[in-house]
Amino acid sequence: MALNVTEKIIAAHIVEGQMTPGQPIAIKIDQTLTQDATGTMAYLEFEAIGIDRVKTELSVSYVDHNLIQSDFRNADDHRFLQSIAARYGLYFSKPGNGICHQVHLERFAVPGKTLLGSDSHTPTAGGCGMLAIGAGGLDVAMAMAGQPFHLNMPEVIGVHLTGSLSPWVSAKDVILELLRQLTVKGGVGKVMEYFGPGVETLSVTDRGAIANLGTELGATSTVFPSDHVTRAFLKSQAREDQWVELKADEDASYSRVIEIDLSALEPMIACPSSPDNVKKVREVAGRPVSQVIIGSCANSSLRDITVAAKALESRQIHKDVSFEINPGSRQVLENADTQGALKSLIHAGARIHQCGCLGCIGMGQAPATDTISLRTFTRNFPGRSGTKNDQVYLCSPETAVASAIKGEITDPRDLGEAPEFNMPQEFIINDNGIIPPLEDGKDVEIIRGPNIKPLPEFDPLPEDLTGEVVLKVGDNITTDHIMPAGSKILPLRSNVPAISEYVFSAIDPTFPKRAKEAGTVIIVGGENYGQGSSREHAALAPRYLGVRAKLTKSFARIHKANLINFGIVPLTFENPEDYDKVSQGQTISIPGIRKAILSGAKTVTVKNSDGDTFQARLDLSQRDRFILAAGGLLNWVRAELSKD
Ligand code: MIC
Ligand code: SF4
Repeated sequence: MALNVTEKIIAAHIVEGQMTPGQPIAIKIDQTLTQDATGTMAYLEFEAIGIDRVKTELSVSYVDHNLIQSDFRNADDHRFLQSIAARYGLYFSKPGNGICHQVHLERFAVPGKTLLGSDSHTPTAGGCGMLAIGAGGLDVAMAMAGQPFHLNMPEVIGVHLTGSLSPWVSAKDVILELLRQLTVKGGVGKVMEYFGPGVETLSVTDRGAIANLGTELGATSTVFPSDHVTRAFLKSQAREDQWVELKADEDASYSRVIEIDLSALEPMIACPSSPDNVKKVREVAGRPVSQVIIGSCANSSLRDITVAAKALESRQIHKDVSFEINPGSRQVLENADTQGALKSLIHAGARIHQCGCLGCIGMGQAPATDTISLRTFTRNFPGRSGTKNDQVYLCSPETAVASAIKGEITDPRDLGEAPEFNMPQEFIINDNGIIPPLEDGKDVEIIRGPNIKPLPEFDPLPEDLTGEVVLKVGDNITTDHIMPAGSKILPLRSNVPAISEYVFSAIDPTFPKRAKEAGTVIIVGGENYGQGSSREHAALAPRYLGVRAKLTKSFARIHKANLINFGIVPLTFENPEDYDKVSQGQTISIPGIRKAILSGAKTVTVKNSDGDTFQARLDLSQRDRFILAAGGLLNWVRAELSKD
């Protein structure tokens, strides 16, 4: 049978199930990555599983999110993560060494392998021909313990690229165009696979930028073939021996094919406050900007920074603009320095920051009140920047630098001749920010600061569920709404009781108090509930506050998996119009929920305190059902292990 690249990688890793779209499968995971904001919890969970050493081919623990050390907490987490890596056989990428996805692409991505990461942008490594998937920390902990990863066999959408990008147009514009067409829920349950003659015109880091924002489509992953460009990239990273060719068979098929003529694209921009609110830059040009940042795991490669530097060689930053550079990795920074790019940036007035996520997750760089901030980042969800009522736009490095020069949103084509960038044949490689695993870490002491609290214990699912609808929300609720990040809340990621006080704080700060008073809590939501980040804290902290079920029109993939992992039942309205039958403050009951789940029922009857009844769907695999009944994945795994 003719296979596409995604199917080839899955076929080589499948350990359970059939490759029929929508059906549950399990795949072997070769590599894992974590970052510090999700990693502390993932390693507490890994410890709770009780394995002596990671069982993957390679696992890396990165520190890139919580870099502001305004007290002991983040610094303690960094030390904890370093000691865990030494103890359990992981690579450790130190604070300042770079953003996990950029560093992974440079130093560890291998075509044809699988990667599971506790960060939603893990698919960036798909730019190098991997099948890379974002997941909750507990799923990554299970993968480190040698367990396969469970998911539904995705549909594979083919994106057929022809032509080549025009001057001043770049990879970000390709994916912004797709976001315009498909929206933030267009990719749910799907892998986006790129093919066609346009692919070889894109470098591996350009492909990485496109794969990265596939996450904003809601896609499970994005996959590029591995070709001569991939080989040249691996060679430039002194890893040519890890290259394998990977391409779709001649008559491979896709569930749908989207045609993109790269030559026809023009600069695009996502307007506030959703990555799919995309327009042509021309349509919004002229709006004054006060902050412009090049960075994040989407656009912080050597190319992205050099293009900006070259555009600035004979120009200055506008006096009213703060122009900031967050390099993706120390490798990017060192190479940019050697090539003279850094000098041009500094001379033109750029603020150069350390390598990491920084303002992308609200770790500093919050914009001023009522001003426009233009960023090459991944997400512009409301308030994520740290400023209330923010106006964040997402764009390419070209649009960013042109706007920083003019002081207003500017189509970069107005700058005249475009800068050229050629990928270096050899990067300066310096891995001294990466500590390799020890042969034997058994004697390593794990260093825990006082902010690292043990994992809470959770009860099994009761026979009947009755709870209060403490919150009812609309469509496209993000995990940034459910469990906000930012410099104040992120240091609490290893302290569930403390972080739970901020659940839904951006929507309704009274939620935690009201939830605790209600005892058993049900949340009602609209379409694509839980889009965005992979943070399992958006399930774990609500569960800690008593949330036992969420009833929505539909769920985003990773959030749904996290809910199951922490014993929160994900229910969807059989008839979406029944959403109107539920209101905040009502009591809802689902008699016999446990039995229904364990017996494989596809629906349950829901009753509200006004006397209405309606049906809710249980779209769950058999394994999901056991996990929910046990009250969560850890409870279930412990029970399974004690049977042996
Ligand atoms: C994000 O971009 O929202 C994050 C911060 O990287 C998250 C992970 C987290 O919340 O720690 C993600 O994308 O998964
Ligand atoms: Fe970091 Fe932003 Fe990328 Fe998340 S999206 S990993 S916060 S750079």
